[in-house]
Amino acid sequence: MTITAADWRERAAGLFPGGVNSPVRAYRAVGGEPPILVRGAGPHVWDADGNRYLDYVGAFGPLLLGHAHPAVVEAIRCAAEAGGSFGATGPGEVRLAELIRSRMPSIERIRFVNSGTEAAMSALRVARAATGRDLVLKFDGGYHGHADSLLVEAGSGVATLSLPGSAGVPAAVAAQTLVAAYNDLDSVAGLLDRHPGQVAAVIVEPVAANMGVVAPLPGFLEGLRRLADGAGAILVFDEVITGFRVAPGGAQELYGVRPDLTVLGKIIGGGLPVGAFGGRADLLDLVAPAGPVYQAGTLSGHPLVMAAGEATLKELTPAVYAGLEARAARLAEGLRRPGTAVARVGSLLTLFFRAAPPRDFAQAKDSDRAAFARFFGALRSGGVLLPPSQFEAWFVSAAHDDEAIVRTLESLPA
Ligand code: KE4
Repeated sequence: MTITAADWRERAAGLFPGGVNSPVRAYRAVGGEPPILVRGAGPHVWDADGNRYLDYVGAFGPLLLGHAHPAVVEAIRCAAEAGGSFGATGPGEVRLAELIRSRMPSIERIRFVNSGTEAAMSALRVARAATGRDLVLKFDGGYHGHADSLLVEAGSGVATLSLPGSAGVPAAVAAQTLVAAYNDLDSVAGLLDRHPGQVAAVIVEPVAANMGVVAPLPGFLEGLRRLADGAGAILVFDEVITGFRVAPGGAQELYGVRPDLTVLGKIIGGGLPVGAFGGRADLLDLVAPAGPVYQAGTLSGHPLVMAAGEATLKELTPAVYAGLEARAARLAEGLRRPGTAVARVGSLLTLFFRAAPPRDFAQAKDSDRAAFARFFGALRSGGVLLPPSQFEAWFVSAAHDDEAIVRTLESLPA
């Protein structure tokens, strides 16, 4: 007897807060019943009722190769058959770390963890230890996971649900997070000037993707480098989404700005739970057991995750990047219509329901979210699944071939 999506949703509703294990999946911003997805292959996913969709969620970024890529599946299978977890260092984490460092030379040392949240919070702990300072500076609409100090004026699901931050974060903790406007160097300089010698780190998504996609204006990232240096603060690039997606070496390669620390996740785990923080050796050597900054994880460097990440990165050839660029550009071109604006960096894109691409979160928030929800529903009915929020990026994968792009454009409402 087939269990329908409705049956699964009913059982989930009695088990998980809001019926989900991550808020954005609840479809609160777009309405309708969230899908129960049971299978993925290439650019497609299937729900429990047997409906097939062209998928632009891609697990929110990890699946740059698409669903169930044979090389990734085979790597996971082999690692599982070898006995999947030991609580000891293994060859897989060494190989993946060497691959990452070969493409992101700013990462002289690295520590694997199990989520982007863990990676971001650990990077800030290192920065605070290195500088002896307490304050951190983030950007309005920037999302770096759900660690207390980073939920202040965050993007992604926090913005999707129109939450001011999060209940349960002590005011004293939130007070240690300064918030600047993305693409606004004056707002950064002003905060640094008002808190001389107090800011440990500036953390930024080098391409914002949690307010929808907002590209850095020319000079913005270079300006952050200069301002962080002038203030004695650590510059942290959160490349959980952009890492290995927007270029072989991530946004730091694309824009030619070298951070002190980089936060990674998603793609480096090939779809399995992963995060990493890395950067200057003098900073990473502060991390236990080499130094006094404690950070640990039972499943960090997990063999199956390392195998999936290595298999993924090895598939990312120049031809794959060229294909991603060409097909994402074609999709973006086909999306253009009056009253909307497409923002794109590589295979990351967002269709904003406003007349021009936003330069920051305040502008992104004045998009017509009701119009987005109607558009989302029309595409879903047409067999195309978008991330269920105006403030999320569309993730084009290497599996989205020309036919997938054509079918997507044909599904657009008039
Ligand atoms: P995780 O803890 O969810 O693995 O990573 C947190 C994170 C950190 N930094 C950036 C730039 C991120 O985008 C994320 C997580 N991304 C969201 C989607 N935009 C995850 C989706 C969800 O929360 O369900």
